[in-house]
Amino acid sequence: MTETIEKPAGSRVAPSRRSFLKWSGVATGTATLLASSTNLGMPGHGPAAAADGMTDADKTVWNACLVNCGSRCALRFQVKDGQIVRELPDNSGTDDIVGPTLRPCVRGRSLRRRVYSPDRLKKPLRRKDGTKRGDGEWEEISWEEAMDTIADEYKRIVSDYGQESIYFQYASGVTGGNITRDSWGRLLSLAGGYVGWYGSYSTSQITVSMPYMYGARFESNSIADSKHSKLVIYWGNNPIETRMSGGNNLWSATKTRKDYGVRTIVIDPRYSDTAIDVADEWIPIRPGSDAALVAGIAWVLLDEGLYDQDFLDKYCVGFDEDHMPDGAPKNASYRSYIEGKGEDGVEKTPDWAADITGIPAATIIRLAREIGNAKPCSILQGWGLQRQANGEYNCRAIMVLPLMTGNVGIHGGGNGSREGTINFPLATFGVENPVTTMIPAFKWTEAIDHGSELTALKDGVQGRDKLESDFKMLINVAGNINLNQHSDLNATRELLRDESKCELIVDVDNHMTSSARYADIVLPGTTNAEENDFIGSEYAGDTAYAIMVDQAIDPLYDCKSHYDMCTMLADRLGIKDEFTEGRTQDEWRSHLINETRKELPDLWSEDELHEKGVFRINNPEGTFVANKDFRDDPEANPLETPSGKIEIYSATLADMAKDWEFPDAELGDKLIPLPEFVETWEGPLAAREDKEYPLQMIGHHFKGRTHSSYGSVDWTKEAHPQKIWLSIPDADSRGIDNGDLISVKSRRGVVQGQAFVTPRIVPGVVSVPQGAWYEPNNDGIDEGGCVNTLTRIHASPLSKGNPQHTNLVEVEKYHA
Ligand SMILES: Nc1nc2c(c(=O)[nH]1)N[C@H]1C(S)=C(S)[C@@H](COP(=O)(O)OP(=O)(O)OC[C@H]3O[C@@H](n4cnc5c(=O)[nH]c(N)nc54)[C@H](O)[C@@H]3O)O[C@H]1N2
Ligand SMILES: Nc1nc2c(c(=O)[nH]1)N[C@H]1C(S)=C(S)[C@@H](COP(=O)(O)OP(=O)(O)OC[C@H]3O[C@@H](n4cnc5c(=O)[nH]c(N)nc54)[C@H](O)[C@@H]3O)O[C@H]1N2
Ligand SMILES: [Mo]
Repeated sequence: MTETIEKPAGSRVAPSRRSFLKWSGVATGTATLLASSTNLGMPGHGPAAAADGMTDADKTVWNACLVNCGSRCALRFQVKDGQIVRELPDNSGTDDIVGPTLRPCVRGRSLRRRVYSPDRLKKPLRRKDGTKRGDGEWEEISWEEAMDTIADEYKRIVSDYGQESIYFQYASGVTGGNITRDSWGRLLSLAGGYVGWYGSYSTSQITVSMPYMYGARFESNSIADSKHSKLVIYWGNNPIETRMSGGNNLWSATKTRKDYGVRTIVIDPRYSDTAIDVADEWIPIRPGSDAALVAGIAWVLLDEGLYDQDFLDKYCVGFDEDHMPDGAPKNASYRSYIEGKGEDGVEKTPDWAADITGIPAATIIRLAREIGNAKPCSILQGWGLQRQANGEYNCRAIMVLPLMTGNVGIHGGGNGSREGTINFPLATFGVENPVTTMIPAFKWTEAIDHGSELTALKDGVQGRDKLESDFKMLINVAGNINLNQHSDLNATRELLRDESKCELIVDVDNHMTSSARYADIVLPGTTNAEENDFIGSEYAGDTAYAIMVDQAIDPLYDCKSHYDMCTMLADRLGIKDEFTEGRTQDEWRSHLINETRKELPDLWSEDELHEKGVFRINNPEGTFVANKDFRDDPEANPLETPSGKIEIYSATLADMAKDWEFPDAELGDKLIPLPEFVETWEGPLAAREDKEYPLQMIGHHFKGRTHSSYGSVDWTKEAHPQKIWLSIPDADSRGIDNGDLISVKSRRGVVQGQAFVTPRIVPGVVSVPQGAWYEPNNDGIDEGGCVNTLTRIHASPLSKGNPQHTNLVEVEKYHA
């Protein structure tokens, strides 16, 4: 069981940073899991066409929702006269914690509104001659013309600027797909390669920093394993809203709480849906201050003797002065930091932590006693708190508490990172990218603007000391990063408008998104309702599964599948045979099913898959315990860290700090070996000083959309309108009532939207749910309310990741 982390689409090879920092392979360990065939073929599998739904449909086929919420729900489309007339949920699986039914949420259930949305792209489009990007003037062209243009321009750009001027953008719109996800990556790799990315928009800070603590292979207990706990803490973790499938973490979290009655605490600036559904207590916290809370808790654990010295001595380095790596300076241990013997000379008392976090000292003391006394205790951290300018420290700090309390490697415990999952051993058709140069995913705008100045030590370039070229061609497939999900959209828009910088932008989508509006060529893709695929689960807890994706309707308009458009392009680049290997998309699906069966002999036949849709594998061990081997025998099973132990103090980071360059060190950009609280630009302390922008702003992931996907669907908009969360005191002092039209302003821009005035958010903090569609008006005010109009392009220090929850803003009643 691995902690599942996004890997680049179309690439089989996981990126690595230093040799010891390789990601854990996505499917490690599954082979042994699969040896247990007794778990296969769950009871309750129903055919697609069951008694529910319309009785006079022409056919009912299995399909799925493929967008990037991490859940992966099965759908059944009912088709009549060539149209999807009804969507039904999964009707297989159980109501147990094991093998659950993959019930889709409000988004999946409205997928057909997205398929038939009026803003569907219908024909290939080319930006009209003489207009600028973003002017919105298009001419419809044939697929032949579109592909000729792309092929010619691709060849010209490679010849003028080299292979490393091609960038294949981070994109997650079909992350749940297989053939549909990997087609473009396969094509571009076979054509000569592209600069890739590491450290996704989702998990950059934790993915890059965890190996310094746990080594290259890291894993974590499954969520359902917390049924063995005495206390569960969802720390900045909101599975009820971010893993909404009935088959995923929402289900495990709810079942664990309701069937086993485990006491549950949520630590979040917002009283989230998870707090509503499963928590006994909500502890509101200021964004970006989690490492300070941890330090305050650690102080109490030390003061009251509530820590496990034996565990720390046996399994960890860096906790106290007696267990430091060779060459570490004096008083550099975590204990010294807590006791005020470190460089800052400040004791991290509950009062100190209260001042930074906004949590009363008495609550911190009580929380520490609860954590120290609950045996075992499970801390499950989300990713919102690492999407911060000091995110690397916050996420690592939280993982110190399970070490101090000896909770690693046991049932009901865990290492304090995000919950783990088992993976389905799905065969894929990606190939290795021959170009090994990579940038941190968040750095692409800088790479367009001044790529050849980006270096390894300053910008996190991997595979080279510096980039060879500025990015001149940007390929964006099923993603809206270009101009919605990246930061500082007003600045990004200006960069994209400048055709002398990036010379060709190709965008493939279903909708005319703001990213598509700023492209040169827009290609209309089919949705998964219009093509065949065979896909696997992602964050599935202790039940992994595959879903048969069966084409329900013919491609709408002049849309094509990614596979078919790539085949056309491959032909023009002289690599058609390599790309297709002589197979159509449907033949590839059969091939991939057969390949998967080699690993998993019990996998159903294609006929059975068509009929029964969802194939499940249950964890034969029940629930998963991470780091168990290491706990049982740390000498025989050392971690892949330099010491073989869990490194609270990282000597590697201390060394890197000597070489890495931080032009903006005064903003809090630095590398330090301990997970300390680090104040940064626009952090919780800066908010107090800032007269102009005194409120901290985050942008939580929200029910109505998956990022920007489903953002134009009428049903989801009606059920979950975009609203800006604002506390009652902050609203009162500004004369704002619930429902008022307000504007939110940062140093980067202004958005407008409707106020949700609520006790559910900590005073001093605003949340603009991320993913709304960017719609700047003529005055530059974003009427769509996209949070990234407000966010800043300034990467976090270690992973060079997106600090999109670190922002200072001011709010006022909107005046037109
Ligand atoms: N401020 C802020 N910004 C954030 C975040 C945040 O927390 N705060 N979160 C970040 C995170 S975690 C992520 S993962 C990124 C996500 O950013 P993106 O990966 O850009 O995700 P989406 O916005 O969902 O864009 C997916 C696109 O795929 C398209 N699409 C969907 N299905 C299909 C299909 O079948 N075929 C084709 N061709 N296209 C399809 C959709 O129309 C949509 O335009 O955003 C990041 N941005
Ligand atoms: N419905 C829905 N589900 C989704 C997505 C979606 O867009 N919509 N996106 C999917 C994707 S790609 C990803 S990566 C995941 C994202 O999953 P996460 O990154 O975990 O989601 P967020 O909403 O950014 O943050 C989780 C919680 O952390 C809180 N938070 C923010 N900053 C801080 C902080 O500094 N400290 C603490 N303690 N808490 C903080 C937020 O209020 C929120 O409730 O969700 C996935 N699921
Ligand atoms: Mo994400």
